[in-house]
Amino acid sequence: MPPSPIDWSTWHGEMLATLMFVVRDGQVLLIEKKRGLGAGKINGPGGKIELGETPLQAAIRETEEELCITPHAPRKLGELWFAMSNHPDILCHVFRAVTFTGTPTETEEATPLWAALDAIPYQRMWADDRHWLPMLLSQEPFLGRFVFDDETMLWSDIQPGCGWSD
Ligand code: 6U4
Repeated sequence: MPPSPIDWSTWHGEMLATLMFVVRDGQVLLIEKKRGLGAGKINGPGGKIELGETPLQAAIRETEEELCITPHAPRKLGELWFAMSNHPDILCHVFRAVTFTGTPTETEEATPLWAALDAIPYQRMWADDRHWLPMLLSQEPFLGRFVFDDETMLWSDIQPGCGWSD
C-alpha cells in the first residue's frame, strides 16, 4: 500500500455513524440495505448518530428501526475512519452483540439476512469489510482507516484496537 493520501493526524469524521453485528449460532445477522449510502449492498444495520445520542444508543436505535430487534449488551469492537470523495467523511463505531429480543423483520430500510460465518457475502459488501469483519467476528478490537474515491477503495490500513469503551 502506498503512503496515505490523507494526513490522519488532523483528520476528523464530519459524520458520526454506527454499525451493529449480531452473531448467533454460527451466523451473523446482516441486512440488504434499501436506501441511503450503500443502498443495494449487504452490511450490518446502522446509520447516523443523532444529536445527544451516544454511539451505543444510536447503534441500538438503528437496529431497532431497520430490523425491529433490540440487541442486548452490545460491545464496541472497532472504529472505521472513512475519507470519502463524494460524501462527508465518516467515523463509524462498530458493535457486536450475541443476544437480542424480537424477530428480524423486513422494513422500508432493510431486508434481514443471516449469513454463515464461513460464507459471508463479501462480494456484495463494501470493499473494506473483508479487512475488518473477520476481526469483529473473532472479537479482536480494531481501528480501520480507508480512503475511498466514490465506491473504490484507494487506500486501507487496519491496526489492532485498544479495547474501546462504549
Ligand atoms: P440514517 O441515519 O438511517 O439516515 P443511513 O441512511 O443508513 O442512516 P448513511 O446513508 O449516511 O446512513 O450511511 C451511513 C452508514 O453507512 C453507516 O452505517 C456506515 C455505513 N457505511 C458507509 N461507508 C461504509 C463502508 N465503506 N463500509 C461499511 N459501511 C459503510 O461497511
